[in-house]
Amino acid sequence: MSALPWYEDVSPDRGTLPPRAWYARSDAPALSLNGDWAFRLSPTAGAEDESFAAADFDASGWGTVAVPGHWVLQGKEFGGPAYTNVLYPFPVDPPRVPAENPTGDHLRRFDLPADWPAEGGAVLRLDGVESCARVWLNGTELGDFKGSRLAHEFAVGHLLEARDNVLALRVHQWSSGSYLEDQDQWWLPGVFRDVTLLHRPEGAPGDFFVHASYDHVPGTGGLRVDCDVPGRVRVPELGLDLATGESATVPVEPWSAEVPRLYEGELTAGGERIPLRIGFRSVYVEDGVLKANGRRILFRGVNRHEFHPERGRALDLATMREDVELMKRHNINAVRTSHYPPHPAFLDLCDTYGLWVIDEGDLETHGFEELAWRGNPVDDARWTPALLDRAARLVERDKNHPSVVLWSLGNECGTGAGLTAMAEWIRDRDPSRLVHYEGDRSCADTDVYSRMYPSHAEVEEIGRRADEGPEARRRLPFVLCEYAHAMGNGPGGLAAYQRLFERYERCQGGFVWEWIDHGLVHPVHGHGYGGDFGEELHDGNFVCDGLLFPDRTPSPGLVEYKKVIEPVRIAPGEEPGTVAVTNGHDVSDLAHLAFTWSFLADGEVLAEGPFEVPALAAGQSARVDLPEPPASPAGTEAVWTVRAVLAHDTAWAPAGHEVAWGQIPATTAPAPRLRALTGARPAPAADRTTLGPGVFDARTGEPLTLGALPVTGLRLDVWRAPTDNDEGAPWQPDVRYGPLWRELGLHRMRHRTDGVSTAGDTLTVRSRVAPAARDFGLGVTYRWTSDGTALRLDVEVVPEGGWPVPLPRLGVRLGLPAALDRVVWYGGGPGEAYPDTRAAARLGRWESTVAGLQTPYVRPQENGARIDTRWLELSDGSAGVRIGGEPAFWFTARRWTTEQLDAAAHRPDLVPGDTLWLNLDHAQHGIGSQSCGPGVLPGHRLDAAPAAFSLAFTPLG
Ligand code: IPT
Repeated sequence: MSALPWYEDVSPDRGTLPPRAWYARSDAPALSLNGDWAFRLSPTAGAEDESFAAADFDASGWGTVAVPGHWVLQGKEFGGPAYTNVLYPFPVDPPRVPAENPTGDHLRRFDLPADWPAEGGAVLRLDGVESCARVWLNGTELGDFKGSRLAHEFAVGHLLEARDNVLALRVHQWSSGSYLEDQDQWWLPGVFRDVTLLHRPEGAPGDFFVHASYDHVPGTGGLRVDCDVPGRVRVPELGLDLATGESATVPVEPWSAEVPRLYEGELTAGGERIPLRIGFRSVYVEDGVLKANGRRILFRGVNRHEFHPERGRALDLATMREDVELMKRHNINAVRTSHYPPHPAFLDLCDTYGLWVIDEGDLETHGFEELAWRGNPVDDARWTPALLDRAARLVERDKNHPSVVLWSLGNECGTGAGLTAMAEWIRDRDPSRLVHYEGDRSCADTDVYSRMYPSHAEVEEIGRRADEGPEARRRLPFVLCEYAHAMGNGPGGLAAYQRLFERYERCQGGFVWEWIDHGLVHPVHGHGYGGDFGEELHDGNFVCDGLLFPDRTPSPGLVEYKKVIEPVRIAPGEEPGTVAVTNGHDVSDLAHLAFTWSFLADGEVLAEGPFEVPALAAGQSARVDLPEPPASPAGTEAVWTVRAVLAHDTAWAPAGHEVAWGQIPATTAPAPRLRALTGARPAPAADRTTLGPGVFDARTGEPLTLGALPVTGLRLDVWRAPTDNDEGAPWQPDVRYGPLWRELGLHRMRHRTDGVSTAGDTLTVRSRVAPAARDFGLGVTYRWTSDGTALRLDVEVVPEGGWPVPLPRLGVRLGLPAALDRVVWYGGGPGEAYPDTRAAARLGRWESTVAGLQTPYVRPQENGARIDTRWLELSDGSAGVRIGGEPAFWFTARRWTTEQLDAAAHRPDLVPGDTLWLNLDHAQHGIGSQSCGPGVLPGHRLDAAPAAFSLAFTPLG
């Protein structure tokens, strides 16, 4: 391969310094070279013209890009982003890349600060360049490198001038390294992380390794700092003053994600003082269980890609901090850095705030799976040096972070000897941590059995250590490195997974896929996804599958996850008037939490107060008595809400932040919510029938007005705009209902009126609802009654023929004037909920505008259902309607139809009309996770079956 240009050969780098530990600062001066750089884009790499790197080159005719940044996000003239999941967007001919290889030449002139020391050396550090760079300083070539999300350094002291230095980078979008970087994300070339010039004082460390262990039996920490030059290590708080290489054992408090105890220290060597942040902890497998500091830990994790809707993977510190704080506020305790080492400052934040980290190598060769893994670089010895370089650059950079507990070789690379070589190198260099890799079911190279997207049933089998497969694997702890695909509405089924993690000690939790939607700001579409930037090959909105929307607003999925993984369980006690409180923390007792109770009658808080809960140790439970219930009006539904909130401010949330909650019913037998409405009689006249406050079309039996409100299109409805999880992924082995519903015509049901009759006080409408071309359908009877002021509707549904699919939903829909914008309800809230995403819905009285009920999924789809509704009021401030239901119902309210929602591809496609479309559902089909995982669990399927439900409409105002 020697005839290939440098960017196509497999060598990882030339001229770089050996990788070393990253630290935020020392007392040695540093000069950030971030900022505006002169930039020129060429469509091919072919240009052999390197004259731009000469010290006196005149770049005045060039454009400008911001560094850190991706040029494709900085103006149309610089091309655009492209999204593919698995497929390489170029012919697979490793290690060669296409001639169309966008090439960005970058130039930066700089002076040294006046106080830059004359003595000592200097290092140029590039924290991340996609996909490769060749580097010159003052006309002298320093070398080149590949490995986009890895740090690279060059010694430059001998080349620096006091003034007018010129740094030149040639960056190619495609290189041999691109074959190793086939992660499911946008392809975003550019200098996307910091560029820094670091002074290196004489005798300063080349590298150092902080070994900080913890022995939970005596409660001591062991400390030894290895350094390539002699120096001293001081930890004043522990009274330690050691030579580098010298060991000490002292009593310490260990570091954990729950109690991220760091000891401030300092390494001094030569002329440099480097601050140390030391966390003592152990991580190991014992009896098939993953433990830290002597205790089993449970990952309540997320997969985090680096993403910003305008800046791509160029993240500033504030955004990284926002991610960490949002994670902590949502009870998340672990991050897998899918699928590459993050910006190094992110790990400092994980150390400080407390998050367990699986730190993953910058490696994925997924596109070879399409080729039956022919030519897979991880199974081709020519690539092994490049793989070892990636392993070393991962471990060396990040080895001093206590938060990092597992090293992950990479993602989706199939199997091969190259991976084994990486694992061996890592174990040799850092025996203190565990090795992770998901793609090899033999687990030959790993310390944990890791899987993505297995079904609940399989997780259970693995939990029982009853899984088929190699005997040695059954002795390993089990983690789900990816599960619960958070694409669009969902993920469903989280609570059922969590029950398995809590039941089986081998199941040590998982990492939801994924943290944030990668929707890029788009001039027309709001947030764009694959295909919106003119790509010829793309994977659509599969890139929007996060718990956060692109602007970092939490989605209902994140709110659900927070509730499902809450570290304290508050549940009804076995005896009435008691609460069972369980401390599910791995380490902490409950002393950091304050508990409160409130007593609700029909959703209204009647009384509240502090609730005394003993400071239970991790893993303990207690029964706690509730106070005497306050007197509540007869016939009301009463519940207790018990909340656990932070007792004191923390780094990530203020005192009072809610961590966990539970509701305990206080009424034993709730009264029926809907009374029979009798008294008024239907009065047929010409083409209209009047019944109480309702006027009906005498021929069709459809209501036309309700009091003063016009009503349109009231009828049975089974259709919902399929969610991404309804649609499912093409490779899913199980039937995918979204496509099947459409194939069977559930989106265009026909309604035939079979009879309208009045008898006694009832107006009865019989109809049959069925799709064209099919012989199955639903027989529907609507029965209307009234007491003169309100209307009651009893609906009876009887399936006919053989229904081959579950129903998307079952209820009625109707149109009302759009002016009814104020929504108040008593039921589950405040956010959306579906049968298998309902953990976070709590009973209460809630209010919203119609716009506020919508969940802005990047690709519009069914959303916004509110669950367990006892009653609902819609008004324009003066007039409106109150709707009660028996049993409790679900509702959605939108200024567009389901058909319009279904047709929309982006949020701006949804334009509010002058009708408020209201769905009042008896039931909804579950959500599941089939966009990349198992579908809806049997208990959450909405099979066609006889059903009856009732609604009452009272005009208001
Ligand atoms: C899995 C990938 O590891 C991840 O990067 C992402 O693509 C995710 O799926 C889906 O969004 S791979 C999948 C084919 C199981």
